[in-house]
Amino acid sequence: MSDIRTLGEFIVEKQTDFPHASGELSSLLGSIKLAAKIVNREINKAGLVDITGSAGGENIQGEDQQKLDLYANEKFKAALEARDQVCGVASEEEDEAVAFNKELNLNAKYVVLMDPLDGSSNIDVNVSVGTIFSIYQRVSPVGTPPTEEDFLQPGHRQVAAGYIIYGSSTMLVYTTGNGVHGFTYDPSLGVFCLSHESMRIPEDGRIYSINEGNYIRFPMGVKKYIKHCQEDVPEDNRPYTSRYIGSLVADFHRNLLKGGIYMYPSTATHPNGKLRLLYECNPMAFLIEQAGGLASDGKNRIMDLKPTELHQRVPFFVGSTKMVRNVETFLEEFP
Ligand code: AHM
Ligand code: MG
Repeated sequence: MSDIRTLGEFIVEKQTDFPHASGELSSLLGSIKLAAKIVNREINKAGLVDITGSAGGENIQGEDQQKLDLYANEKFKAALEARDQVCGVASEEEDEAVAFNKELNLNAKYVVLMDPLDGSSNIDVNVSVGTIFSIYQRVSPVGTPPTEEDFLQPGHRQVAAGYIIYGSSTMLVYTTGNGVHGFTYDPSLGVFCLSHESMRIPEDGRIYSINEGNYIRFPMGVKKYIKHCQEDVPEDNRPYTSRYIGSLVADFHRNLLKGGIYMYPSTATHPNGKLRLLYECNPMAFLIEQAGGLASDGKNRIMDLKPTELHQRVPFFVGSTKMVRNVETFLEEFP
């Protein structure tokens, strides 16, 4: 029992590692932790919806049942607003950034960008989904509503980022720029317990994750890289293993632990790929770099890209350093 370190304890312990330590970021991470528990509870009963009342109807408390991604959006927003450390959020579920107008929020120094429930199409089939978050200090003056500039900062300015994976167990993984730490939720205690301290991704791996159904539409460099992964070269550990869940958080989490690469390239029909720079790619890029890996758009470091729009998409290659460098080389040679 005495060996258990909870997320709450760990955050307080590590608070002094953080350059602008003041307790505010700890409190902010505390709100994320709370919303994660609430969302986790709902996701765990998702299969019961047809038994207890279908979406669109009313549940037992007489509340309207919402789609889980909207539910998660509301819960994370409410938790972030309640603790007064955040002046606004941007979310995959909101067209525009949302400003919190209470005086205490106006005086807050952080903005949060999030995908409250990524991969939500997987819920119906009981496959893992996730929440992704990214935290910045605002650049606009405190005491005023947040501006577009606060949300369109390059990824290298993130002060914290992380995800929650609602999987066979639920985990919260985060970084504040001092390594990546993972916590597994114990539902009987209602706490996240430190289970993976200072996570590192292997420098090289043998798992590649990509939606190969789009093969015909990929750039030539990606096609060639996929063929490279499939070649029979035992001395180089090839062929690699293909693993694709179609849930970014779950694919990323596996590759982080085992070594590998996740790719969502540009396609002939979607020249910027599918994933969103601000609340999907940047937070994952911060985490992977902190774990010793890389994140690239095929050419440039993800966290150096200058965002121009809230919901901007970008090709995404993330994972073990050697694998990301290798796909970049293929893309350079076969553009
Ligand atoms: P979403 O934000 O609409 O859920 O889309 C993001 C998801 C990622 O989790 C996943 O990696 C990707 O979309 C899968 O896309 P595809 O079905 O095109 O392979
Ligand atoms: Mg998403």
